[in-house]
Amino acid sequence: MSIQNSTTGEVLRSYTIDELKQQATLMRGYNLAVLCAATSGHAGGTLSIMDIAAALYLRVANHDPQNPNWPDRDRIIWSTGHKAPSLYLGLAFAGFCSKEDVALLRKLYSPYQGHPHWLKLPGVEVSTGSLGQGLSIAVGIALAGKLNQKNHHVFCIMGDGEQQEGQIWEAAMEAGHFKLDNLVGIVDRNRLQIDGWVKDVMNVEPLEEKYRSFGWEVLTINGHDMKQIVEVLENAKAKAGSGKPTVIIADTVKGKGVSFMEDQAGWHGKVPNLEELNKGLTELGLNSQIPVEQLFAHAKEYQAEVERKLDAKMPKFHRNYWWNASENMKVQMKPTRLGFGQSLAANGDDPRVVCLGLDISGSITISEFYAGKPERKARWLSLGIAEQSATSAAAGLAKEGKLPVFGTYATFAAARNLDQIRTSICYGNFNVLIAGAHGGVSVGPDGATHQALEDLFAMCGLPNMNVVVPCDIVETRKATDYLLLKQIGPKYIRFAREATPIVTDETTPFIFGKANVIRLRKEAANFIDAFETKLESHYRNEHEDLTIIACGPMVPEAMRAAWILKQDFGYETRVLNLHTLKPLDTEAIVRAARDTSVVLTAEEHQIGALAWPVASAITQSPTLYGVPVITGAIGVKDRFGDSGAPWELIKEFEVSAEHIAAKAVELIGVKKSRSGERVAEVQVVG
Ligand SMILES: Cc1ncc(C[n+]2csc(CCOP(=O)(O)OP(=O)(O)O)c2C)c(N)n1
Repeated sequence: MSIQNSTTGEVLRSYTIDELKQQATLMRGYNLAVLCAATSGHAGGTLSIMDIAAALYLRVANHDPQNPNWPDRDRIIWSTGHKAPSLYLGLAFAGFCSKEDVALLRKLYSPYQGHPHWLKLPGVEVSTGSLGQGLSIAVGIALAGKLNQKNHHVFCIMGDGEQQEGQIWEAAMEAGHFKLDNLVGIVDRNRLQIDGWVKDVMNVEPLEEKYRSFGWEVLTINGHDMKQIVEVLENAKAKAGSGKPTVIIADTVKGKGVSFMEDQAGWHGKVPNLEELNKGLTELGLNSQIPVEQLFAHAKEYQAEVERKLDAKMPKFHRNYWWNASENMKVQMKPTRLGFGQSLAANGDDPRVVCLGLDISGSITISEFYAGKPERKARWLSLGIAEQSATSAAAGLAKEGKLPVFGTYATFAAARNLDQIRTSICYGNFNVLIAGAHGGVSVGPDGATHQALEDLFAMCGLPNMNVVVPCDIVETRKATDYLLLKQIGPKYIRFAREATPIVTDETTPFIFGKANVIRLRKEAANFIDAFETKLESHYRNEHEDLTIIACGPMVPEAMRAAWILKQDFGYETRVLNLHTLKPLDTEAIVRAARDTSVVLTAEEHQIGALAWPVASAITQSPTLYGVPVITGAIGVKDRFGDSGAPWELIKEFEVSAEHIAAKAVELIGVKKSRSGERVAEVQVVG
C-alpha cells in the first residue's frame, strides 16, 4: 500500500521493483552529495542500508507524508542512528520533506541532525544515536499497538555490530515473550563495524540461531536484491497473527555501490571529498542526475545565515580576541585525546595494564596502546559495542590485579553503564581507569546523542571515584600517566575531541588534586608565553578583580577571557585550573573567593559539575562565613546539544571566552557598585 492519503485511503504512489531500484540508486547519489556537503558523517552504513530504506519508505510501509503522525501508520525505527541520512532520504523521496533540504545535514539548528531527533523532523519516529536502544523502543511501540488494537507494523533497523549490545537481547527476549507479530527487526549485516570485521571485534554469529532461540521467525536475504527485500518485508507484514516477531537478516555490503568504499572499515565514519563524490556518482551512473551544485549552494546559504545569527549573539569587545585572530598571542591546537594515547603508548609495557576496546579505538586513541607493538596485543581485549558488560569485566580484571583501561564517547563510557561503574567498580573500589572521550558540545556535528554534558555529575557523585578533566593535550598525557600507574581506585579522565589550544608544557606543574593558578603577565607572540602558571599552594595573593575557575578545554577559554578583561577593562584575573574535580582542592577555591570576592566557574558541561562543588566549598568554609562572595557560572544551560561545527557550538552554547568575559564584567560590576565605584559594560547583542 505504502504512500497514501490517510483520510481517503487513496494510494498516492506505488513503485515497481525496477522503479525502486532506480530510486535506491538516486538516494545513494544524494547521500554522497549531502555527506560531502556536511564534511562529516557515515558513508559506509548509509550505503549498505539504502535498498532496504527505499523499499520501506516507498513501497512497504503505510504512511502519509501530509499526515506524518497518522495513528495507523507503520513505524520505522532507526536503531542505528548514524545512518540518519538514509532515513532522511527515505522521508524526502516519499515526500515528507524536500530532497534539497537534506543538504542541511549536520548543520547548526538543522532538523537534519547528525543523529535523528524526532522532535525536529516530522516523519522521524524516535531519537537515536546511542546504539542498542531502538529495538527496545520498537518493542514498546509494538506493545502499545497491541494494547490499542491497531494493525500497524513496527520496523526496526539495526546494525550487525550493534548486536553486541546486551540490550538488543533483552528486547529480543521481550518481543518473543510478548509474541509481537507486529514487530519486524532488520539487521544490516554488512559484517563490518568501526574497528574492523564484526567477527574479529566481537563475533555475533550465528545470528539466525540466536533470534530463533528467542522465539523469532528468522529470514535471511540478500539486502541488495530489491525483489527479495520487498517480498520478505511484505510477507512479514502479511504474517500478522502468527504470534512471532520477525527478523530479517539482510546480507549487505558496507559502502555498496561505490567501489572504493565497499567492504572498507575506513569508510565507516568518513565522507567523500569533491573528487570522490564525482567518482562515486559516475560509478552509480548518476553523473547529471543529482543537482550537486544546487545542493551545495543551499547548504552554503543556510550556513551563512547560521554564521550571521551566531555572530549577532556574541558579546562584542574592542577588538577581535578569537583564537589566532591577532598578530600576536598565537596558539597551537591539538586534540586533548592524543595525550591519552601518548601516555598509553609510553606506559603500556607494564604487564598489569590491559586495554579494553569498545569499537571506537582509533578515534579516542586507546589503540595507541598496541600500535606498532605486537607484543602488547594479548593485553588488548576487544569487547565490541558492549559498554555495560565491559565495565563489569574491567572490574573483574582489576580484582585479579590488572590495571584495566577502557574508553569511548564519554556518554557511553560514563552514563550508559552508570550502574555497572557504581556497583562493579566503585563499590568494590577497583583500580579501573575510564576514559570519557569526546566530552562537551565541541564534539560537533554528531549532535546531542554524542555530546556528553552530564557525565561529570555522575562520576563526581560516586564514592571512591577520582575525576580529572585536563585542559590540553600535554596535561592529558600527564594526568593519564598519573592515574594509570599511581592513583589507586576508580578513576575517570574526561577529554575532548576537537583540537584545542595547548596552554601547558613540560615545566607546568601537574599535581593530582592540586589546582594551578594561571596569571596573564603581558601579551606575547605566543599565547602560552603571556601567562605564568604556578601551583596554587605556591601562589601569593595579588588582589585580582576576580577568579575564574575552569577545567578541561574551558581553561584556555578562561585564559583568553583574562586577556579580554585585561585589555578591554584593565581587570586582573586569577584563573584557577581545577583539573582535578575529585578530590576537590577546596583550599584553593576558598583562598580565591576570599582574595578576589568574585568567583566565576566555566565548564563545558551542564552547569553544576564544577559550579556546584565550587559553590559548596565556598558556602561550607567557616573562613568565609559572613564574607560576601559574588558567584556566577558559565556552562550549558540545561539543554541538549545540537549538530554543528565544534567552534560554532562553543558560541551557541555560550561557553566561549567572550561569554566568560561578559559574565565577569557583570559580576565585577556588582562588586564595584557595592563599593561605589564606576561600572564597565559589555555590549551583548542577541
Ligand atoms: C552505545 C554506543 N556505543 C558506541 C557508539 C559509536 N558507534 C557508532 S556506529 C558504531 C559501529 C556500528 O557498527 P554496526 O552496527 O555494524 O553499523 P554499520 O557497520 O552498519 O554502520 C559505533 C561503535 C554509539 N553510537 N553508541
